[in-house]
Amino acid sequence: MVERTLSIIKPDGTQRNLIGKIISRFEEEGLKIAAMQMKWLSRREAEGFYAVHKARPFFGELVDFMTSGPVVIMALEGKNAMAKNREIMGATNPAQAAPGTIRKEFSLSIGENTVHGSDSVENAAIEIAYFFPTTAIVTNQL
Ligand code: IDP
Ligand code: MG
Repeated sequence: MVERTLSIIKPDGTQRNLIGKIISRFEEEGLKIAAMQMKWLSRREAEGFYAVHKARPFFGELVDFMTSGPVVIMALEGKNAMAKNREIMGATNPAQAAPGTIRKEFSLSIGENTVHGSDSVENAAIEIAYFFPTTAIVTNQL
């Protein structure tokens, strides 16, 4: 089965009209969209999604930011989709992100860093299921 990963265009991305440019990067690199939804996350939803970071000092700031505007949530699929998406995104801190990556090109700070991407194939499955029922996921490979 083809690999899938979860991608989120964060509020700084949607507010600066970067949705099209970001999706273009995924498509240029051969990833396909298997599910997509525009959503304004509730606090509860954002806290649940980032529960693994609950003890981190930036947790409150992260939840505030992720609920500050709408996001675009996508399941991306393709060969090595998880690692490929992480590569396209670049490092968490835009100051350390490689040239040509989304975070290098567009991100404002380590917090407002434009995109989320799952960090393992196992977490990808959990994160996709957090937002999408199985019936909302299309196999986008002919
Ligand atoms: P990742 O998004 O590259 O996987 P994580 O370490 O999983 O990075 O952190 C999740 C998110 O938390 C980051 O994308 C960023 O928005 C935020 N974050 C991480 N570290 C910091 C920090 O030191 N200050 C503020 N926000 C942070
Ligand atoms: Mg992470």
